[in-house]
Amino acid sequence: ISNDLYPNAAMPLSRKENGVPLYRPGLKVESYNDFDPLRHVIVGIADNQHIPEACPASNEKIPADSPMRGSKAGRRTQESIDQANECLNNFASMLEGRGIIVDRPAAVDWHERIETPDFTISSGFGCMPPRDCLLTVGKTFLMAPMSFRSRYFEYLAFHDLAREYFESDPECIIEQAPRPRLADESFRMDYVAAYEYLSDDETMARSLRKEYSTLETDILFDAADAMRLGKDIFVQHGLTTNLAGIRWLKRKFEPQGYRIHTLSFRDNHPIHIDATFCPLRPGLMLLNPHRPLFDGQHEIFKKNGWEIVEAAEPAHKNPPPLCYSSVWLSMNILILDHKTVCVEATETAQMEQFDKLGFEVIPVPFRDAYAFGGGLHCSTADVYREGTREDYFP
Ligand code: DAV
Repeated sequence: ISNDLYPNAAMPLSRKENGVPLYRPGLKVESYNDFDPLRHVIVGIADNQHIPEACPASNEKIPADSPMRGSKAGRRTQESIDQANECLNNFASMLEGRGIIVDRPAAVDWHERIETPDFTISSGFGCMPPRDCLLTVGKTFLMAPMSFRSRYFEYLAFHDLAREYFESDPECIIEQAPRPRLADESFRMDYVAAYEYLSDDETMARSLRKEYSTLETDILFDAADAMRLGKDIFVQHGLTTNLAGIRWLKRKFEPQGYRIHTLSFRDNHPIHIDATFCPLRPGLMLLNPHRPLFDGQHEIFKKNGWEIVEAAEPAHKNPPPLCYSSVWLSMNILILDHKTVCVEATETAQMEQFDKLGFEVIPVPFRDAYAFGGGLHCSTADVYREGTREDYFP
């Protein structure tokens, strides 16, 4: 793979040390939440990113009136890639300036057509939002199954890093969740066509019935549907995470003393919890005012003394061109510790709200990276945060 196409990628291990896995003394993998002091993080890259053909699950996410619908599959323009990388690289440098270790994904040839015995699709996606694929639960570094066909091989961008973490931290467990088939049988294929003409009311009605384009045939979850709060992990049931996926997380982590909860929101296209319901610090949650929780799901938070505040209105009426995500990336934040939060630099109302809540706010220009898969939380993945596994919901 040409280095020119991947100027920001981590070098493959084979090129670093003649195939011998790298060892970084002192490296630690451990994280239990999104707010304890961040010490080591992965920041995505926009290099060589592609817009894949729509697949059944990605189709459901893209609203019918979005320009993404008509967009041609293919490589994103070099100009847009460069602009996104400028955001990502500045964000990474700022974090490093604060003493946080930053790793970048490796190069993978997303241009190749993906063919498995079960499906074929024009290309991969990229590795700008590592949060979608990577879930650090304590000392376990877990790669998610993923629900979009184009993202089936995304774990490869983190393969060498995972190997290095495994060699460097004797307590780190590297794990790949069961690989799904993503065959036509895995999806409601009639939804693919239906989403071209369904109104928002109709998609909302389907969502409230919990009918998504993804069926229960595969074990499916994206890592970004899981919200970690110490001993408790709250998982959104939606189009990228099905009930079998939540059951798998339950069976995997409950024997280790975790509790897995399912959350549902009134949302037409429920995908990834991190622009919907975000922990800010112990005892404080930020909720998207347009995506209320299902009845009764506040209870566990209320009973345990957690306050839920509604997020400020986003600064923008529309997402940037060729963006999969909604304007609510305004609340897709990276928290560095209980008092410090990174917010997209144009989101003035959101920044003011955090200021009033007692945070030091770091404005980070990031809108040019949104189209590549999300905001400041999406574009990162935890490797190590200080702190221990707390019981916030005893
Ligand atoms: O609001 O479009 C974005 C989350 C991306 N990880 C939304 C969800």
